[in-house]
Amino acid sequence: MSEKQALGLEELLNHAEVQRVTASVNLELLDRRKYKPFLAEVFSGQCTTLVNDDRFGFELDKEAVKQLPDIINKGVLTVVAENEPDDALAKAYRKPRHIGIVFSGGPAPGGHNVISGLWDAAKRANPETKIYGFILGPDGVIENETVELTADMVDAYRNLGGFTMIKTGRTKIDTPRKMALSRETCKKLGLDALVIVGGDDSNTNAAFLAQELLPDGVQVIGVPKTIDGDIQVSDTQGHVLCAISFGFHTAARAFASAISSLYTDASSDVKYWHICKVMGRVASHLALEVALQTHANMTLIGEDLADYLDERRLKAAQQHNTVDYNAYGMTLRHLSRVICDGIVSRAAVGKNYGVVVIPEGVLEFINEIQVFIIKLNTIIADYNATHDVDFHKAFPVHDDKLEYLRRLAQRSMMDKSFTVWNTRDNDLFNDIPEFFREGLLSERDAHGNFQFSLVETDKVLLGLVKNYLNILKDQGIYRLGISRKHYTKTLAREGLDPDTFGEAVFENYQQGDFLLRRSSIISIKTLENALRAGGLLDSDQRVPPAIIKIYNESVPDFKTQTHFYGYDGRGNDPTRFDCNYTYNLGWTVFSLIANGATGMMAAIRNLEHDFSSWVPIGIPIAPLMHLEERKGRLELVIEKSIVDVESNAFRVVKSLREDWLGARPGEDNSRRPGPIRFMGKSEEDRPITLKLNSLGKKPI
Ligand code: FBP
Repeated sequence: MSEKQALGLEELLNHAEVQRVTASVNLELLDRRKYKPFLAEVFSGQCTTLVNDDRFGFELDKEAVKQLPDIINKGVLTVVAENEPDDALAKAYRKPRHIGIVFSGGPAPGGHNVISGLWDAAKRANPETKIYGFILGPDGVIENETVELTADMVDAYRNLGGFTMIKTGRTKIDTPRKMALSRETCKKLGLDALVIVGGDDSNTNAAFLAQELLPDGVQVIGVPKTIDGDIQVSDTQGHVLCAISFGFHTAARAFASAISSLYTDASSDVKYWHICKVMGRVASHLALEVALQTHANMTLIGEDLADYLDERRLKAAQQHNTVDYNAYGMTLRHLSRVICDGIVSRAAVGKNYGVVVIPEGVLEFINEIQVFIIKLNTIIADYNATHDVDFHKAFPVHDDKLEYLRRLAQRSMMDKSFTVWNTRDNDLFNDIPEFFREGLLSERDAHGNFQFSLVETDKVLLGLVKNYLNILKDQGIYRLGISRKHYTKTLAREGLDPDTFGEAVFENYQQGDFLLRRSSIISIKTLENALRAGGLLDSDQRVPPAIIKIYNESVPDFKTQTHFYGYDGRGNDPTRFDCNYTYNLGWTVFSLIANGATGMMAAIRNLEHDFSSWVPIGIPIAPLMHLEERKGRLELVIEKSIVDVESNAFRVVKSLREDWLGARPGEDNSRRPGPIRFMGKSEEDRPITLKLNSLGKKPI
């Protein structure tokens, strides 16, 4: 019998060590809560004022001038310290206020620090100020669901990820009724200011609310949030005002850390290709940053594909004096071939493994899919505009939706003016896999955006890649390179002379460390034929087992694992960069409010430089608006920023692509970003894309 007695369950659960290791409050959490973010110098004074910075200017959209007349003619405001405020300023700055804050859209690491920064600034100015958190996003504003924040609540979430404290939601305040209800909420709470922490659509919403609530004296301030990194603001002369939204750095680092670990596994076990889809909606900013962080073997950048020109097709068309429209832009099939080329070239040097990064919005840049997305958006929007029941409620089952599309195609045959969905569209659409069709027909979000995260892009591409690789395998093009050393050893073990068989079996026997089986050898039978033709086998002789072994080893098996990186990185605790960034955004928000600003987005200039050069500013939102097609109508929105293929970051990735593909003997040039380190030294303290893109630009 064992000398140790088993502990009774109650005794076990009450054991001090059990209680310590299972407590939900651990040392990491306590360290995070204790961390004091860096605070920009301007906030160390008694109070702040705002200075109109006329070095920055915008071209105004006529429609924005019409719809947002009272907030359009504003410039960039820089927050400056005021150590000797006059009485009027001190009084206005320190008056007790009621401020409401709401999170809108997907979570992004750092949101809680916007709250803690706002809280610290507001309470320092006047401890009587009340801050209300709206519960579950904009619905909380519409329905007046709030919680008054307390010091304990704020302290519990300092430097922590998620939007857990007050939650979030995706409702848009876009109808006169929702606007009226929101206005009523502001009145009931006696709000002086409403802070909207959200993406491009939510900041657009903030501008409309600012205009609407102006007569009530309610100021509205936006905060640029989204892991997608697609809120980047420059003025007309290209001066960068907001280099990146908060949350981007953390999400990219979290994805990169996981993807780099996958590569470590793949390069150890050498049997899997990992296909990693990463979030980011339409823009490929996250994928680009992940590429820089990890040196993944292949990274697709949607914006790059849109610019693609098929030189071969172009030449052929020129020779025939015709135009081949398929030569412009990438097709799904062509893209799958580009991926296959990478796989085949790595296999040639014995590497039948690797990592591919695919941005979730890549399909937006593929010709034929983009056409479907636009057409279906229009059909759904038209349906909703003319029927009482929403399209998805009217056709809850996939087959019903297809039937509706079929009817539209029939209508196009009778009514030539109806061109949005013809029989060819219908046939092509029915040709694509069902899960993909379902994705394309899935519900749009409240802002009319196509929900890329619901489409299994990776699966679509992978299906095509697998099919094409099988063809290449049959053609003897997809084959594994055999190390010369291994070949020699294997044959010598059976007493065979490697040189006798080398020429007949391999196409590059005279050169290279990796031997490539002749493409005409695609089976034991064709191998046998080749040896006989070379006079290496008599009619009664069989292929030597050592050669068969080498043949079998040269036949690749394409094994894959698919991964989706999105929600995990979105929920990560923020990097030190995001902690500092958001805390300062919170203080900036308060400075804007305390100095009477409205219709502004809080931002920090010089984010790419050291913390000590950060400059808190307010960017007027209305001048950022332009007209865009949404839900089938032209609407005023803030333009999403996509990857600029002329940027430093993209050009660096493009020129290092070959190197990172690693289609050469020897180890790959992979990079280990490591896990997110909050404390201690870290070489990389802000997004690499940000650093690269700032090169050659003088800080202003
Ligand atoms: P926001 O634009 O609201 O910040 O959301 C970002 C995002 O994470 C996208 O990357 C992704 O496509 C989408 O949200 C997923 O939406 P949902 O949370 O509704 O699944």
